[in-house]
Amino acid sequence: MKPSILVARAIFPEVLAQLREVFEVDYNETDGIFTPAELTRRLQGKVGALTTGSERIDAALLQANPQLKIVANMAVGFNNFDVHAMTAAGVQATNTPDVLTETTADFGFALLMATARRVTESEHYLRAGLWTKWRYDMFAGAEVHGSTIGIIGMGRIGQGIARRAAHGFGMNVIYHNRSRLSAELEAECKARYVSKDELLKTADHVMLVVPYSAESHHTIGAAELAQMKPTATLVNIARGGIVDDAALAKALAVGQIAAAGIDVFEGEPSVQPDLLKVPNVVLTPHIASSTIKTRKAMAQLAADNLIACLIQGKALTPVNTLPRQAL
Ligand code: 8YV
Repeated sequence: MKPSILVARAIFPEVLAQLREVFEVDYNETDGIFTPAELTRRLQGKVGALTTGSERIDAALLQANPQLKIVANMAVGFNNFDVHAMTAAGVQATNTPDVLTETTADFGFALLMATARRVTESEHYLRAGLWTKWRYDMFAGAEVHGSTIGIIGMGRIGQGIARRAAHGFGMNVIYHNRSRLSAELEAECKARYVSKDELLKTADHVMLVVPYSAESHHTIGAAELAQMKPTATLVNIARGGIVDDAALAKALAVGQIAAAGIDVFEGEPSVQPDLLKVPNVVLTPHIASSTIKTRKAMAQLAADNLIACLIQGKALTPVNTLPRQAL
C-alpha cells in the first residue's frame, strides 16, 4: 500500500501527478485555507504533508497526529512551523532554499525601484486621468544608482540583493546581520558590516530580508523609522511582523520617511487599513518568489523532499535534525 500524504494547498498539476505515482494523496483541490482543526483532521492517517506558509504546524496538531513523519514547506521561510515541537515529535521539517534566491532578490529590486521612482503612485495618477501636462518635479523620486542601500538580513537573498546593488547599480552596500559574512563574501558583495543604528541613519534605501522569529519581530517600529532619513525608502520582502505596519503607515502619512514597498504584511492577507490610505507605498500580495519557473521549482523541491524522506529515508533540505532512529 502506498503511504498517505496531504497536499494542503493547490500545486502545479505535474508535481501533483508525480506525488500520486508514489503516494495516496489527499489533495486540497479547492485551495481553501484549513482552520487548525480542519488541518488536524485532514492529517489523520497521513505520514507526510506538503504545506505553504498558511498552515501552522504546532505541538497540539502533532500530538493529534503521532503517525506524521514529515512536513515539507513550499517556502524557504518556515515560521509557520514550531520546529522545536516537530523535532521533539520526531517529525522532519523541510523548506525550499536556493531555488528562489535570485527570483526573490529580483523582486526586492523591483519593489525598490518602484518605491524610489514612484512607479505605482504615478501610474494611479495617469489612470485616474489626472495627467494634463509635464512638470519639472512631477513624481520626482529618490536616486537608486550610486545611493546607499542598507540590507538587514544578509542570508542568500540579502547577498543576491547586495550583488545586484553593488555590481549592477553602483550602490554603496552596507548591511546588518546576526553574524558577519566572511571576508570573501563581503568582498564579493562589496558590502560593509555596520550596526543597525548606523544602517538606519545612513541608508538611502533600507531592505529587509531577515527571517521571522520572536527576536526579529518589529525589527522596524516607530523608533527605527524615526532614525531613518526623511528621504529614505523601506522595502520589506521578508515576513509580515518584521515591520510594525501601523507605525509604518503613520511614518508614511507624516513624511517621516519618503516611501515604502511592502510584499508581506502582519496578519496577511489582511492589510493594515491605514497602509491602504497612504499614496507613498507600493503594496504587493506576497509575490516575491512568484515566477512560474521558481514556483515550479519550489513545488518540485517540496515534493522531492517528501519522496526522499518517506521512500528513500533522507530528506533533501531538512531544517531540523532528528535524533538517530533506534535500530
Ligand atoms: C512563499 C516565501 O511563496 O519562501 C518563502 O518563505 O515567503 C514565499 O516564497 C510563501 O511563503 C508561500 O509558501
